[in-house]
Amino acid sequence: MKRYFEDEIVNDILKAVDLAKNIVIITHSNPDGDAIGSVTAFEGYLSSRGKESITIVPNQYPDYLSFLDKGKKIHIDEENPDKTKTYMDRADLIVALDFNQLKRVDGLEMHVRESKAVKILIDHHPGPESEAFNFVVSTTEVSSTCELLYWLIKKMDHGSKSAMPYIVAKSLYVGMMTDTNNFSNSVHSSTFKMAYDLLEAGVDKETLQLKVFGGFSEERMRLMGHALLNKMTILKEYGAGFIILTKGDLEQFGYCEGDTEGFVNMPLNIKGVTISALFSEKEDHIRVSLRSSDDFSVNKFSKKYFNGAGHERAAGGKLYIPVGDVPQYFEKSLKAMFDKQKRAQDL
Ligand SMILES: [Mn+2]
Repeated sequence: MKRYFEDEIVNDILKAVDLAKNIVIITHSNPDGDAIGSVTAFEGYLSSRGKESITIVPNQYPDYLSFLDKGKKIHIDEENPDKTKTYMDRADLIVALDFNQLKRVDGLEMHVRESKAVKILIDHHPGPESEAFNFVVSTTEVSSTCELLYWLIKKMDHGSKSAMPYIVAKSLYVGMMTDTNNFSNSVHSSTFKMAYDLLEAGVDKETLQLKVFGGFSEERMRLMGHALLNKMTILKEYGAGFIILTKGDLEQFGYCEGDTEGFVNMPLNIKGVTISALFSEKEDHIRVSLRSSDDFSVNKFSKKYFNGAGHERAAGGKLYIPVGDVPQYFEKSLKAMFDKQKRAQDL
């Protein structure tokens, strides 16, 4: 087994948890399965240690993840920022999960920056903003934050005979399953080991799979059809495909947060397409999702042209241009990227 962290940091985190009286757990905006899985897992883990905590997310999570938040305990910052302030002012320990940069938590950012609490980051994205935290557990060599958290919790409970609480195991499994797109990307041998352990611990994978991948609305399925049939463009010369969904498209299919989850992967199923993008028009910007299935770095691509970042093969970003200009902009950016790569090769 690879080691993702030192024993010392595990002890530091345990000490911080044991000393804390008001623990707040946070994750990134537009929370996905790994985000919600990791916060609910950590909350469940803390509660098994007799520690109460409060989870705050910047905005609403998709409905298909609501089964992980039984009792609707997660506080949505956007819906009640005053309450957020009360929680954050009181916090003496903040645990940040599944994001690398504080700008990813929107309105929570300033609270975290101003807070005197001990701050812990546990994440799997490259380039963590380490200086903003007291303790950082970060590696890109795992499938998901949930996987990293799994190894960490195992280590923290070293020697204890008690089994991992079911809610913790279930949440961790969901986060890993969604971040790997059901075991199709970023899967390492350690990921299978984790999955093996969790199944042995009683996780019901069929039910979870059905809840997550079989829990979409009819509108979402029809939006997917529309996206593939009418909104996808393939640029053969770059091995790239992209989908643009305007506000009108989203409205037409009764868009709810999370409905376009996974759409960005679809062009990659086409032979010869190894770069893929999804553009969805929001109120004041265009949300960009990027994927690659070879060594084309969408992390660099996003940093350079899409005001974002992420992993080498999965990244996000934002654009502030009219939606009608997106096709041209995307093609121009690809061309520039390829020209640069070519220049580097020629040198
Ligand atoms: Mn993740």
